[in-house]
Amino acid sequence: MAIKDSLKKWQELRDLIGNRKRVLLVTHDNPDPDSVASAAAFQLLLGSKDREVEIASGGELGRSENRALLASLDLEIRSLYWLDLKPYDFFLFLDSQPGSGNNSAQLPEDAAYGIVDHHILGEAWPHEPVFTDIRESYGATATIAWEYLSARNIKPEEGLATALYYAIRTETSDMAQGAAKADRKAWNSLHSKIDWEMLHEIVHCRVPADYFRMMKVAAEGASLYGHALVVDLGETRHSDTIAEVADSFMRLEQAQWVLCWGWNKDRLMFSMRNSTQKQHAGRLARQLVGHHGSAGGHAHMAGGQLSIGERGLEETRLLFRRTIVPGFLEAIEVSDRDGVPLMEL
Ligand SMILES: [Mn+2]
Repeated sequence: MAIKDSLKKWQELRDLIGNRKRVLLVTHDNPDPDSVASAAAFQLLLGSKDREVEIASGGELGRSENRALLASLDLEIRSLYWLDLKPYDFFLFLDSQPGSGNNSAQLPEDAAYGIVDHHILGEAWPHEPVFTDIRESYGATATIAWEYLSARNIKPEEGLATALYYAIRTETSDMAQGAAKADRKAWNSLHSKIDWEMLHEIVHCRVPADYFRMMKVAAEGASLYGHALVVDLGETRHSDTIAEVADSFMRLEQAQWVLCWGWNKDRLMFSMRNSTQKQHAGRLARQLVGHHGSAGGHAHMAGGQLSIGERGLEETRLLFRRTIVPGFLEAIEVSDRDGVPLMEL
């Protein structure tokens, strides 16, 4: 798609929202840089003196980089846990879709909503959206947001430019994985407009002591099966810890795949990373989880979850350990390999 297509989509969205006064932008639970930066951009795009545009998400931000990003943007994200959704007259889901497992928004009946995302469009829930702009080939939702800004000739200030840049950077592993031409175009344009100090503060952010405790638990819970590292984190304090560990453990020389799993509150969650071209992580994650829960993602990054609910914690952990982990090892053809604890490699 080109900028002129984004202009058309923008006009369609603008006309649909019309003179609605309260818009809620909803990111996925435990928002990552892509959803945070996209939300910041759409707040700018849709906000006016007659319209209040707020941002909400479920879960929390545990990852220090994401907290640093939020702090430097001075952005307020409301918790879906507390928020009454009835007063809003339009909802826009960013980098996410309602009912997709990683989104705990319970839309009011007849709520008008739209979706801007780069994940495969799932089943309409609880009813059809009135607006969709889904671009599966794009590396980041932030790129779509940038195109909307460009189409309207809005030049993002340094903070927002940095956030969008950082989002594209994390979603595409510095343009190396899953980046489309459009992502490159956005990246190149943003490059000259960012606040390098702010970027440095995010990328090299300080971490609490808890981070090192978590890394210790992760290292002790990791085993290598051929070229796949499986990390059992157990209970995690923050749900985004699972993705954080998966990202950092992909640095292991032998690892072409990482499957990191753990549980937090009522959910068992996992993150999958893949450095090969052979298989699509998102599709594999969906296939492994099947009817047990929900999963999705892209070629190199995926995630999913199983609700613990009535199944109970022990049953859910057993299900993961005895069905999903072996299924994963088989799918990537290392099921004949014995697991070697990372600490004994
Ligand atoms: Mn994304």
